[in-house]
Amino acid sequence: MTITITAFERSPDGGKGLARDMRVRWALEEVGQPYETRLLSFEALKEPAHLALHPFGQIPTYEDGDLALFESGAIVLHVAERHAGLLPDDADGRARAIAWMFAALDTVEPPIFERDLAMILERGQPWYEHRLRVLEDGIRKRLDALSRRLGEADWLDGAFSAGDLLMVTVLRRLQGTGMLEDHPNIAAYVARGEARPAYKRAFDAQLAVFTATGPSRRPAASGP
Ligand code: GTB
Repeated sequence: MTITITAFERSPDGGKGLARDMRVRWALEEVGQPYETRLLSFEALKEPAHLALHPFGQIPTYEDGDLALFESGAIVLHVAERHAGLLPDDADGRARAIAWMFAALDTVEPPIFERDLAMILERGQPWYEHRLRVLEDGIRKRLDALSRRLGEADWLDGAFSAGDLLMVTVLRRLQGTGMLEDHPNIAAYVARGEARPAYKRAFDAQLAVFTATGPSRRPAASGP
């Protein structure tokens, strides 16, 4: 059975691999599972056929035979549990890697996502500068802690895991802001993730879609 995922037909990220299909592509590449991609317009996301797969009408989704999943974290966890290469064999190591997956999505990503959203939706409002400062302080707090924990290690807890995969995809959203560069060990950690052959294959696959279809004509009010 061929795995099928969904992705934007025209990603608003300009081919930077910032949409959440990137983490699913990367996970599938890490474990050597071939997949097909169904590309969707913003309109198609909200049509009944896609809403049957994804209650919130978003990408990515994952289909494998009778199994249909949504939520990038759940999909990456499923891929990591079904195939070797993204979770340690020992139970305690697996539990810790899964904790890092949650940390990426539940503790590190929210302030980064909120900042991106504020930059789209609140720019020009009287409170904008203050709100941006508050959100960036929150992000810096997370990066300080992450940097201390990572230290000089290559990965967050032993060998590369699904926890690192999600963390790197989350941190990439900060490239170009200067915040990553304040922590050379985190910048190097992200670069290490991006240097993995599986990452490069995933990145090239999403870039090929962008190159073929061009930029989004997404309505201005859509989230990041
Ligand atoms: N929690 C869900 C998950 O992790 O799977 C969130 C999924 C999600 O936010 N999907 C977005 C989506 O489908 C695309 S990835 N949005 C359309 C909609 O809600 O109608 C978020 C995203 C979009 C664009 C950029 N960008 O341009 O840089 C980055 C990230």
